[in-house]
Amino acid sequence: MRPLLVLSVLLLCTSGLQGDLMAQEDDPETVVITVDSTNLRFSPSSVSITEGDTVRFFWSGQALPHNAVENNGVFDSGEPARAVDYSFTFERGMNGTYDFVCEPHASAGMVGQIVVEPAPPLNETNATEEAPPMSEDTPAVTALATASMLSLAWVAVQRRQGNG
Ligand SMILES: [Cu+2]
Repeated sequence: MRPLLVLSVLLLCTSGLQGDLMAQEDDPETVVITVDSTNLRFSPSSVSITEGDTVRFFWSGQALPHNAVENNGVFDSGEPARAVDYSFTFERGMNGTYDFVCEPHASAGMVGQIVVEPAPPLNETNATEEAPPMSEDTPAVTALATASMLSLAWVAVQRRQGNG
């Protein structure tokens, strides 16, 4: 029974490692920016996100038509409209500060700012650095699995011999 015990302990360790790896994954998020009840303000008007995240400009049934245009043309929701559903994803390397305006209402103060933080560089590095130990474990698991299979077979043989 010992090989089986060792195998279960090893499997537990392996699943623990997988849990750590999954915890390190950085899930991309979507932040929604809409228009508040004054009809002349973005809500929220300033957001802080991380590279890989998406900003979604979303409103409908507005009294006034709006759009969202980045000052340097990085993103542009198009013509002002009472209903807009426009998403823009800030890819890796796009960290920085992005100011945008609603063109018809910029002078009324309908402006906003998106701060994009760099994605943690450790994520990719860790993933590649921790991947080899996982694959190095695989032969050990296979060997132990084989050993426990053999011991099970041996037990089966012993039982058969006992019956006969
Ligand atoms: Cu507007």
